[in-house]
Order: sequence, then C-alpha cells, then structure tokens
Amino acid sequence: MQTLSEIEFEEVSGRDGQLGLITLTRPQALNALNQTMIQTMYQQLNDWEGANHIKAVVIRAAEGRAFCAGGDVRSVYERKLKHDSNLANFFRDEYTLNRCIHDYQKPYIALIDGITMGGGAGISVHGSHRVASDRLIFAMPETAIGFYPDVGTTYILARLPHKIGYYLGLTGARISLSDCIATGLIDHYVKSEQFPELIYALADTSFDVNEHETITNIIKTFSVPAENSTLLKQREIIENCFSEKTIEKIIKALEDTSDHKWKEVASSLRTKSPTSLKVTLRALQEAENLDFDEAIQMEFRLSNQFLQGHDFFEGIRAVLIDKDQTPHWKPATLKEVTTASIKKYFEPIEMEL
Ligand code: QUE
Repeated sequence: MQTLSEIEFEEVSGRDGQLGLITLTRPQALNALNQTMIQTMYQQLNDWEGANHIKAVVIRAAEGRAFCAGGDVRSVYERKLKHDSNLANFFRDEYTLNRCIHDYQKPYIALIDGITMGGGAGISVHGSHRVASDRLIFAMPETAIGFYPDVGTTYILARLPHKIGYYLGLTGARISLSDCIATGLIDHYVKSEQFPELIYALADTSFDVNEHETITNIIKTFSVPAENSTLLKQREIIENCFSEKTIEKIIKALEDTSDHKWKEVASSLRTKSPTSLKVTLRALQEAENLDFDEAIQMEFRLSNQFLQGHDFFEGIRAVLIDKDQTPHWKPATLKEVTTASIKKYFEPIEMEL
C-alpha cells in the first residue's frame, strides 16, 4: 500500500531564482528507496534539469534517524517469492538514477543527516556537493546480505585513499562523519540545525558565474571543522591488509596484525557471503580502471548475476525478513567458490544498462 507520498518535491524560491528540493519521507523504512520513489525522483531530476527557472537541486530527508538506509531490497525479495520475472528492472531504474546524478548538469547538493547506507550513498555521493551532519553513519554493508557495494560506489570506493574503499566495501564497516570527511566521501560538515538556513541561503544567491565555487563558498559560511578521523589513523594497517590481491590473503594479513581489532575484522569477513567477497574484491580492482559509466554498467551485470544466484535472497532473508542473522551461504566457504563462477558475474548480458 502506498497512500502517503514517500518522496516530496518542492520548488523553493529565493531572491534569485528557485531550488528544486527533494525530501525523502519514508521514515518508517529508514527512507529505503522503493522503485516508485526511484522512478519519480528520476523523472523530477530530468524535468528540473531542463527547467530554466531551477538553478540547483537539494536532497534531504524528513526528520528521523536516517537519510536513507538503502534500496528497498525487501521488496526485491517479495517479488522473487511471487516469481516476478523482471527483478532486474529495479536495479536498472536505480542505477539510471545514480548515473543521472553523476552526470547532472546543475549543482546537486546532498544534505545528509543520519544513517546512509547502500542506495542512500547512491543518491548522495555522486552529487556535486556532499554536506553532512555529525549524525551521519555511513556504510556499504551489502556483503552481509550476499550482495556487493553497488549504486555506482565501486567507482567511488576504488578511488578512496589507502585502500579504505576496499575495507568499507568488503567489511561493511560503519564510519563516522569525520572519517567520511577525511576520506573525501563527504565535502563539508554542517550542523543539522543549520540545514534549513543553508537551503534559504542557496535559494537567495545568484549562481550565474562559477556556480560550483559559489555554492561551495555558501556552504563554507555554515560549515564547521570535523573532528580528527580515527579511521585515518589506521591507514597503514588498512592499506597493508587490503592491498592483498585475494580475500584469503586479506584475511591472513588481518590475522597477522596480532591486533585484536583487526583480527575481529578478519572474523567478521568470515561471516560474509564468500561469493560476495570475491565478486566485490574483483569489482573494486576492475573499477580502478573504469570511468563512472563503465563501472555502473559492470555493476548492472553483477546485479543480474546476483539475482540468478542463491546468496542475495538468503542474505535478505536472514538479515531483513526473518532476522535470524544466520545466513546459510552457498557455497559456504571461500575455497569452494570457483574462479569460473566469479568470472561469470563480469560477462556481458543480453540487456546491458
Ligand atoms: C545490509 C544491507 C542493507 C540493509 C542491511 C544490511 C540494505 C538495505 C537495508 C534496508 C534497511 C531498512 C529498510 C529496508 C532495507 O538494510 O541494502 O527496506 O526498511 O536496503 O545489513 O545491504
């Protein structure tokens, strides 16, 4: 049932033109993106891109714990149970939206206040200006549900310094605002109380010349310094372990640190889908040499393959449906995952993105 709107669009007028304002309003599902939200947002972004009176777009979430907890993979699971033959179109629509944001011809400003995971990253980190509050919790947790970091983030994660993107994408680690600023995932820290004023300041300013820098300067009048990143202090260990070329070697390197925290990271990797880990590692390695468009096309191939497999549905079941937190992966061990089975994920498909 979908009676109330789960995403809202407004045009905010200021002394100099209008902003397109998107507000996610599905707090009961942590603003997880369903296909209708994705399609209407894409439509609206296209309309605003061609509308002379709209000078920039801002996205935010209605008050609550989350900016956006992901794509609505629960509904993907339900559709699978109903033998829906076109599950891949959910991902086609979502990645088309992500690509639209990456390519957007007007400034796209994400104001992030709260949990941002998976699909939530896909509608924020590809924007031209990424602003977050100290309530940000960022994660790409998909290997826990037998999937992989998608929504264009293979491109992003592959480019983070010190192999931090490999760490985030493989382990699903949750990181803070200061860690996001230090790695470059987020550009500015603004306190959430300031978000409304920032929106009005943006609406009031003319962006006629040098719009990117003009907006950056407005944001800077509201921004405050972030704390020191705890993650960046660990960059040597991270870079050392996550530069290894296989999952088995990464796990071994983590165990060899003889540091309690990093041994636990090794144990946590052992709980993830072995297929997900191997596909994710290879996808990040590939994405280092791909442009955004190529990376998200690769992702669409991967997602199609995950929809054919076992682990994605088992992961959604264990984490989001039955919540027993005990997924039974098939194959269950890294050793049993064949090179041929991984290779298949990267092969061309009939209907490419
Ligand atoms: C790993 C994930 C996701 C997750 C939890 C994980 C994910 C996702 C959701 C989610 C959260 C709230 C919802 C919803 C989905 O949780 O991708 O429909 O209401 O979308 O451990 O990858």
